[in-house]
Amino acid sequence: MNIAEQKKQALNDVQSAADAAALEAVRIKWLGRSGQLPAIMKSLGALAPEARREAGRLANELKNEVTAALDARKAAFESAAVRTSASAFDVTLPGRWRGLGSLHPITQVIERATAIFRSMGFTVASGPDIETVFNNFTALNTPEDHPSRAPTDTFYLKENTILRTHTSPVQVRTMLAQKPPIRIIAPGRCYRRDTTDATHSASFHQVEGLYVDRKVSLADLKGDVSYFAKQMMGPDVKVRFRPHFFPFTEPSVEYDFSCHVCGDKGCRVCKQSGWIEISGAGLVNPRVFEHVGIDANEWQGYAFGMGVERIAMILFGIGDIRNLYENDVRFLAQFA
Ligand code: 2U9
Repeated sequence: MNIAEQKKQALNDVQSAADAAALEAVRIKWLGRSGQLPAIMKSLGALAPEARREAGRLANELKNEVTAALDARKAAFESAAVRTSASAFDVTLPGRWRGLGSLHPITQVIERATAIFRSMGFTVASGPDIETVFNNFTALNTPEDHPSRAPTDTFYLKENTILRTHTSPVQVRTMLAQKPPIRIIAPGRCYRRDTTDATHSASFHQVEGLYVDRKVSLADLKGDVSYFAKQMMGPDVKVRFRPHFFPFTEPSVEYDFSCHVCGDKGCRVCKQSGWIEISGAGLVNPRVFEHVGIDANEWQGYAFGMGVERIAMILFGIGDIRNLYENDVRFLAQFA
């Protein structure tokens, strides 16, 4: 048999091998140390130079083509083995449903509140979590000796650098940067050195608002907060305002929404009172305007602040604030 015919035979053997073991036997038969190819090589020595060159070329061709055919067939056997073995991925099975993620309740409340205030003409402002003592306290008329400034209540990073304790510095920055009229809300994360319990977390969220114009009164504040309450809780909600004190507003109020669970009759959620304490507000203290260079004789404003976690807990019936921070998907999936 000449070399070309032997090559044909070898390639035929490769294609006929039924499995990996048979293929290995073909390799040994043709390329092994006592196989056909070494025998061909040995026989070349007996040939005349011209014939030897041609036979050498053919022998080389046999070696290369048979090696390539062996490799290809081996790879084919291996991938077939992966497809059929018991542990292998079965491409014919339907995919496994891993569930859709959902927005965190805190994000949902911020997004809803933001949409309502946008519809009322507010724009959204933001600022850094790391703030100056001036922006967080001094500009807001907080006395030098006020307990909220103490390192036991506020996280100090450096002497004049803190983690903001409310989002109010965003309003301060806005007023320093632009002239009234101003109508903004500032949603964001705040930090206080509170010990964690069912209603307190050292990191929490607020949505604060500020409206500054030539004629802004408590009536505007009451009307706007009441409109917000109806949009957020439903059309039947009532709002009541109680006198209060904040250094940054004068006069100041706290406000309550009628209980959305019992409709003000008294239940577990409102502790039998029919009212749920939401948050505070007031008319911007003229001293705050002074600190940011706005003429208090020309401009007036109202401001309000609310705790996002508190609203989320009320709206979704969540009893412990820590649930909002544990990121347990079994808990979070309930609010999808
Ligand atoms: C500027 C001037 C006034 C923001 C205000 C409140 C009332 C308030 C609390 C709500 C629950 C804080 O998260 S909470 O504990 N906030 O009651 N916040 S008025 O007043 C401002 C803000 C900025 C320049």
